[in-house]
Amino acid sequence: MKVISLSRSVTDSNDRDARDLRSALRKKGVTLVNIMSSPGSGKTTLLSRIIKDVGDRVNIGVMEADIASDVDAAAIEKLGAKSIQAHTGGMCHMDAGMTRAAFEAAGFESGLVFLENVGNLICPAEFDTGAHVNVMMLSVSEGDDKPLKYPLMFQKSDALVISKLDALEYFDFELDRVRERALKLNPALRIFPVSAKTGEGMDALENWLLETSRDNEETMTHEECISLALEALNNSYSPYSHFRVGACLLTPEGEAFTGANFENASFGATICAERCAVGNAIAHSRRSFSKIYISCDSGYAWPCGICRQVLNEFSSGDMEVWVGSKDSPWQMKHLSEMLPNGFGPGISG
Ligand SMILES: Nc1nc2c(ncn2[C@@H]2O[C@H](COP(=O)(O)OP(=O)(O)O)[C@@H](O)[C@H]2O)c(=O)[nH]1
Ligand SMILES: [Mg+2]
Ligand SMILES: [Zn+2]
Ligand SMILES: [Zn+2]
Repeated sequence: MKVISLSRSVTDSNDRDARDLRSALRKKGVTLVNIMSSPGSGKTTLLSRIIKDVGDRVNIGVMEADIASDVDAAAIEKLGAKSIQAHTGGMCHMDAGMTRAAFEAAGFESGLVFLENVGNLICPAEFDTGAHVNVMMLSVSEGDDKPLKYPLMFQKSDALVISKLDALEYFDFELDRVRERALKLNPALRIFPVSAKTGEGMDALENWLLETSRDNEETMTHEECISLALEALNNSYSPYSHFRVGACLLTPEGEAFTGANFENASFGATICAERCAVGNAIAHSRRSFSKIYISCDSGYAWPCGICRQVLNEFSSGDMEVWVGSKDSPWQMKHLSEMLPNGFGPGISG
């Protein structure tokens, strides 16, 4: 069994490391699922059940993070799944650098990779591990007041697995009360009541995981981004200049948001396609972008000064700015070349 000893990452930005890891894993076809809960909620048992149920339909890898012991990885290895035991040396959570180190040491290929985080409902919620999906578990024996005590964990999770459903009758645990409290904190939370022991509710959870993994693989290709930018030209409102511009803005996860220029009789009120795309993405609560594709009918429409400044505000690393049209081959410059010594939270220097 593989074992790796980890120590806290020496980095000034866990969020940036997490973003980089997330996009690197996505490119490899890996969907990373971070599982968080108190010790004993049933994480290892749940993962064992998932491997038995769907291990023949998808490649599954497991990273077991624990302060010291090897028992969890040993249990997973017995089932024939690839696993690694990561010793955190006393650290009570995993950060993105530690997750990357464990992932690289394990040698996982594509598929679903689970990270069994350190058992703790507090700081794992504060550190982005680079996972594509965050899942928290709460067993029926822990009490239905946990959303009140650990709100951040419920807010940061995409799904809540309520475990040990087979023991529900022995505990004073009201499913509906948890559901209501959890959804109040996070209306988008998916809730899966399950028993890993009897298998009840496992289908819904497993189907959701498989679906999430498939969706995650569908990264936008360069060609798809170009065609979206060209399509966006058709939405341009440019009755004064007749200069149509389209834009396709990408998040580091590969989601695309398009925009088109829209002019105004009072010329100064005109908005460029790039800022229209930024507005579209902002309205969907995205705040970080790694690439933009800018199209026009012929030649090149390099972004104006105002748009360079706006892109810099939300640039993830050094944004790639692609320009082109149907008759001009696409070219790329980094935002740092186009806005040297930029002012703001984006590129600098
Ligand atoms: N009754 C019942 N017990 C469970 C279930 N899942 C886990 N357990 C028990 O809960 C204890 C802790 O489980 P484990 O998977 O090691 O939890 P972890 O610390 O979160 O990884 C073990 O004794 C398991 O047998 C379940 O679905 N039903
Ligand atoms: Mg465990
Ligand atoms: Zn911690
Ligand atoms: Zn502009």
